[in-house]
Amino acid sequence: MPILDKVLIANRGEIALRVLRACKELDIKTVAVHSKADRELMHVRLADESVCIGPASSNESYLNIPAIISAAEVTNATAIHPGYGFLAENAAFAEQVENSGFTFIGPKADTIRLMGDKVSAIEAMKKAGVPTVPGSDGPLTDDDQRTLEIARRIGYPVIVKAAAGGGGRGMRVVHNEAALLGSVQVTQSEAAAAFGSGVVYLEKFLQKPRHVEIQVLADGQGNAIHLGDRDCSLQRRHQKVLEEAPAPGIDEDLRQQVAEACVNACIEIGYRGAGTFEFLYEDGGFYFIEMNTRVQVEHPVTEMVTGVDIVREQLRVAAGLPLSCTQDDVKIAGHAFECRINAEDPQSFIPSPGKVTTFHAPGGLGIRVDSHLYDGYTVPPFYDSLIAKVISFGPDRHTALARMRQALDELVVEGIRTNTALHRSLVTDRNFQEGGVSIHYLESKLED
Ligand code: MV4
Repeated sequence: MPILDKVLIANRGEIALRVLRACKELDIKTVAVHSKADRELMHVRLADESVCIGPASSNESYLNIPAIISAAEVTNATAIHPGYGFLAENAAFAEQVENSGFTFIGPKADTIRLMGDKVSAIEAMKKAGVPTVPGSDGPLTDDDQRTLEIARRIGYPVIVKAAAGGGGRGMRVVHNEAALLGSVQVTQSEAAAAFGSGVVYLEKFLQKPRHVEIQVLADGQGNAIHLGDRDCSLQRRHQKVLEEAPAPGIDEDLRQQVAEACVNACIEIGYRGAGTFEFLYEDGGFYFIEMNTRVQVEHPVTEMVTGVDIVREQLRVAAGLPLSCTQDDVKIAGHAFECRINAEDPQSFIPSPGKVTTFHAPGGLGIRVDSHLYDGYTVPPFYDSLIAKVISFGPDRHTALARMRQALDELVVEGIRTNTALHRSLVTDRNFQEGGVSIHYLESKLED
């Protein structure tokens, strides 16, 4: 008997295909839901059934909760996988899925809510022994004197963040006391308008950190493990571009200690499913900033260095089964990189949708390509511009990087513009080759 009967995949593109592959391997039936613009998606052809859930606009299709739940009802799906983006971290969606009698492949709605509020997420993690950024330890109040005192204690520069923000939305750096109260007010109003909550908090602003995150898996029954870390510092405007695992140049004892703290936190909060603890890493210290309660785009680099199929584990724990491995079974071996190939103009970064006349995926030892592309596929203009993830693995960082350089030379995408040239310049960049560049490196490299 398969562990789940029929999974509805509430997503599109490469991640929908990734989830479909995991289901097929486990003999789980699949339902693809797609917008009118997405009839030609690879996973729609491969799914056992497919349902058109609405027009091209995401709001009316991939974000349309009643349409997705209706599709699950008419196809007798038993579970729903949200992928990443869209409804993946929408607590109301998780709740409605469960209340309609389906299994939500992810954490409990209350956990999503807890982590969606960055103030409560930080509080929970701090309580569980996860290192956090020095900050206000709670929301700012309308007591301006108190706010000034908190910032003075933290020390400038500070950063004002919206509790309902995250991923780079709703934040503002403050360099001195004169600017504090004004910045708090502006951030509050912007947050109220954008997220429906004007709650903000303060943190010490770290000036040149790296973005290092820790992957966890938990069964919701008191067991949790970590799969090590990833470095996602190469980003532009909060969009990750190139990731690797493990994060280079970090003290092994510290790495271990922080990962264990994350595992303990998972147990403490009754976490279920795959999750990611996001940290800023600066001067040898880890500082928790947010937790993501979904499978992430960059999960393959972790899969390559651990051999653990993260989507399979998501399906297992959603089915009420234990994880397929213990912490002792997990050995981090080798090194992996992931280049996100986007359909975008290489100069302006403006999306470049259109018909892919030729797609040739690279190959060879240690190369993996997660992509829904095929010759003749038309990239629609309505969604994220990610069209392929080229992943390289090797016994060490140097070998994995050499394999990535060759893979990028082999990659052919014709008919649309892509950021492949940017990746080629990154994998030959001296500083990147050395390892450990900060979150500002890519944007400063693009300036000159
Ligand atoms: C910070 C920070 C510096 N200090 N918090 C941006 C995304 C969101 N997840 C948190 N972000 C940041 N929070 C403190 N206390 C700098 C950033 C930041 C950043 C973080 C990760 C990856 C890329 C980034 C780019 C700009 C700013």
